[in-house]
Amino acid sequence: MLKKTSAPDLDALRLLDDRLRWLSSWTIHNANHIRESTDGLKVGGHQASCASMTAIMAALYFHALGPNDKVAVKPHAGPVLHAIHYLMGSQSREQLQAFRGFQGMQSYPSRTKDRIPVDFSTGSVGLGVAVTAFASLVQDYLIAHGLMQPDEAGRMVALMGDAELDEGNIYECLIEAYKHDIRNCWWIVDYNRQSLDATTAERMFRRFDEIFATCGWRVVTLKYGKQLEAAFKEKGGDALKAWIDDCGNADYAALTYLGGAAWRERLLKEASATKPILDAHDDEALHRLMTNLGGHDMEALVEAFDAAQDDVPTLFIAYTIKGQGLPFAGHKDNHAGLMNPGQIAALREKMGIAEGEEWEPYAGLGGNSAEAAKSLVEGSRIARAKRERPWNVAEVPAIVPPSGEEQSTQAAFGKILLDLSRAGGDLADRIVTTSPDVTVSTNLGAWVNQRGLFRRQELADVFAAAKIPSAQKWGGSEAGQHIELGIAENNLFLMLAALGLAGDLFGERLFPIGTVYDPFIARGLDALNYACYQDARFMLVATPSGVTLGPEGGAHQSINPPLIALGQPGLRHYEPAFVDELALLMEEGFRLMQRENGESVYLRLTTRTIRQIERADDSWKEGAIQGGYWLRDPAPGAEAVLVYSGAIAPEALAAWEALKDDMPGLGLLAVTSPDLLHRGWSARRSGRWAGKGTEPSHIEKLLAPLSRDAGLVTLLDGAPAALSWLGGVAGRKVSPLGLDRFGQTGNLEDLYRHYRLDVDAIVEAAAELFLD
Ligand SMILES: Cc1ncc(C[n+]2csc(CCOP(=O)(O)OP(=O)(O)O)c2C)c(N)n1
Ligand SMILES: [Mg+2]
Repeated sequence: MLKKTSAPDLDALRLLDDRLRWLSSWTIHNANHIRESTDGLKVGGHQASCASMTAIMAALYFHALGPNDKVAVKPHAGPVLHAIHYLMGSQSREQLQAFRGFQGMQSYPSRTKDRIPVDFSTGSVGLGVAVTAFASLVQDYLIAHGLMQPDEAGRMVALMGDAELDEGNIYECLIEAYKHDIRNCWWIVDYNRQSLDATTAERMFRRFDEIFATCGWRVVTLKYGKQLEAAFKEKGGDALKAWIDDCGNADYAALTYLGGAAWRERLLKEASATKPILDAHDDEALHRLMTNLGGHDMEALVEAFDAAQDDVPTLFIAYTIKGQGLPFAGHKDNHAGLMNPGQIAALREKMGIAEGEEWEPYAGLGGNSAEAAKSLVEGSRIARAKRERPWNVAEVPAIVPPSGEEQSTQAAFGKILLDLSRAGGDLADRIVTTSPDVTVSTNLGAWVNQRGLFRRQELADVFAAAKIPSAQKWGGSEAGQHIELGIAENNLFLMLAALGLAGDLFGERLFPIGTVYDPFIARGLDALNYACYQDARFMLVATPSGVTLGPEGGAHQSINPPLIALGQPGLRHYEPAFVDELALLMEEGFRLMQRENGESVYLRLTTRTIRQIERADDSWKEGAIQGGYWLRDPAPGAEAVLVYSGAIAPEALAAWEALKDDMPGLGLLAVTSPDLLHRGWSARRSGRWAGKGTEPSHIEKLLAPLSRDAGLVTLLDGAPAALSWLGGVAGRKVSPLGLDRFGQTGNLEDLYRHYRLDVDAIVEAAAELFLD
């Protein structure tokens, strides 16, 4: 499946290592020292982080990577990726010159903002690494489901900084990956033993390897380059090796910075047996020898990549020097260090590049060398162009709301999935559900009984075989459509990110649905943001939520997720109260997930069973999709309205009944999406200045019939600020009811009374507004 690569031209690869080091340095230099600055801000960029990986990336992109491989590039090596595409002709000089500028190439590789093909966005360290493991699981899923051919499988590669090994999400992912027996995944650590602040702790030496090996990974350590290995065989070589192995990270880095004479002095003092080797090298040669680590040695890299051509997940620990070949190599403060104009000129001269030819792709190379390098670049098998988004649209069937006078949105969600499963069809076949150990308690059980767990190896349902009664029939097979995760929520969001990119990565769209308890969205928030930033498309079903959870208490009663949703681009929050709303919004969600300018969907649901309402007609539907509709119309010029969202609908309705005679024309507004209403409102404001017309937003239209001085009582089982802004739409008074303290255990009556979400509170709030 994964073809062995052909014998490489190592010299040409070394030249490309130099080209990448130069072009990434120059791109960053240009942005900081040459491009005009209008605001005096430091532009920044990471020359040392780039130089640390140019050899690794040259070996990968111009030798090891196949056409189906996908790579997450260490965020701070972004300029190297762009330099690679520049050499390949798929990135323009203008974009390099606009690095970190408006609409120029991004600081960190971005799937959506960059013009070159970027497989995975990176930036928040750790997440880009872990997502590759989940992507390899998605690839296996597609193969198992016949949506991809086995010989189309590629390798999911993460190029990571060593500091990323400190991120907890790496280990959560490692555990999950082991359980799911992932394959075709390479993580390559740029092991320069420096992070942002300092050199890293010695004590972790050999620990990372052990952790990965324990989780089933092959660990390949590239510590010494070939030159060093040859030296170890010379007289004094054993002493040299022993000294290097004993040398602390900070010491090694400092000596790298100081250079040849310092190496000599130290070695003579601490390992005098190395003298024959020292005598055979002048200072410059000695420095070259001592910095010939595995991650900079082309032969060692190519050998290691060629030797790992099976599908075993592999961790390469490639020892490197941060800033290799640059004047601040090894300096502990080099993370954001920039060469000054004198230093970059010296580097240019050292590389034989004439002044004025800095952007020439092969400047400084003789004719034959340039040809050899070009031929490797042309032979690179990676994609040059962004993949067209696969707009193969799955037809979304009408979703019929489950019947029943009293229902909860959570239970209805489970029934809707069950119905979809029974009815079958393209959409149902492409739905993949996943949950961090809350499959049963979020009502996915019936769906899983129907569609099964996804497992590469057959997983027997031991309880069923033993005839032990259980509502959950959990056999696993390659045909399964539910990916069961361990409890770590962060993995849920990375799983959703990878599933939600199935179309972009592998050309086949999936409809991922992830369930989670609403409060624990916070546990995976950065990964959720990361998924949205990449424009992955998924449906997040968060339930239960709010104090409506009752006896479970304050640790599980979510407060701020509606505000999170309000501030999260790429994610549309819907909070249905009734199950016909839920059915409608799920239907809309499946369409939205596959629309070109669509987004992901967050459904905030509840376990509270409430009486469903009779509808006179379907006129509410359009508004519900847009974020809100009048459940009880206000009279023209109405002085007061009640506004509610979600589970608290019965209190809102009861309060409306209680108040309607005293407050003639009182309206009752059902808000299905505070998020969408707010977006429409602010888009209309900003659109006005951009000359985009003055069509009022949905919420403006909804509130238009009210009197100028009308008061609004808003009601949400969550942070009140998610609705209180409605007062700002036309400058009206608001009395916001909701949760702004931690919850506690109790029955609904007591909790709603205590937290002022009950009918009395609504009536009092309305009266107060009115009397004011
Ligand atoms: C989650 C997160 N925390 C902090 C940062 C800020 N930051 C950027 S790079 C970096 C250190 C990176 O060190 P390493 O991964 O070893 O990369 P390299 O040494 O190759 O630059 C830090 C702390 C970040 N980008 N993401
Ligand atoms: Mg590092």
